[in-house]
Amino acid sequence: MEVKKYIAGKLNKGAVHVTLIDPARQAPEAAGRLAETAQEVGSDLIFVGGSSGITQRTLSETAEAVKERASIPVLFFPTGTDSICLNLDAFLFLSLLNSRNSQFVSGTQSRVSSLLKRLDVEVLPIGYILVEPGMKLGEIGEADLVARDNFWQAIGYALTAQFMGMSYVYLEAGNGAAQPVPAGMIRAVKREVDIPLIVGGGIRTAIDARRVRQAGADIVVTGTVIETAGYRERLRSILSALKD
Ligand code: 1GP
Repeated sequence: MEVKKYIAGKLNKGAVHVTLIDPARQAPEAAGRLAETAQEVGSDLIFVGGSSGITQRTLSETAEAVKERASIPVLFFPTGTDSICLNLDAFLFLSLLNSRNSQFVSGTQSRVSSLLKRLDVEVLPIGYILVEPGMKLGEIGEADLVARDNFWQAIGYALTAQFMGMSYVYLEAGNGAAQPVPAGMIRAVKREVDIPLIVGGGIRTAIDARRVRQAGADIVVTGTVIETAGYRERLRSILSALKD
């Protein structure tokens, strides 16, 4: 089934949860186990990627292990890496709207788009916006980070994503951020845009997840939480906060 339709179906019933698996953080087999757990506790999607310095081999082996253990859609999340994965269920076609470097806005994408078309890969066009602190993603992506209190700038970029015809807008605080995107900013953006709103970075607890959801996030992405001890229970409580 088309991933975009699958997501739309899930959104009709409530919030969508995504587990991000970074191939650089564990062996492929462990990544497969994480994916299985994520699915068991109720994650709707898996993103594979999101780190610098992943080798093509690690990425491919991780993607394969994840696909073997999970039946929910697995999407490639191409940030800060030259490695690429074309055989997953869909490709997150991210444009980092607040980058100073056009490579991250459309340059890298232009080098892979013909291949994606030829291989008939499903792409999900996303306006990606980095909010402070941005973490490593902000540095690598040469982003002019949106300040945490600058709601108007966040709205401006989010509407830019919508007017450019993107399918989703993604507010990202950065992998491993101490705090998620502020609830006030999520609320302000949600009020203005009509396309689904993805929020990620710094969401570690059920309280964080509920706050982000109540502020208006349609799709909530968590990564680091699965890299900590007791992750099954943490993930379970995040899921119940989102799906209640
Ligand atoms: C995905 O970068 C996030 O949007 C993941 O961030 O690792 O902080 O959950 P965390």
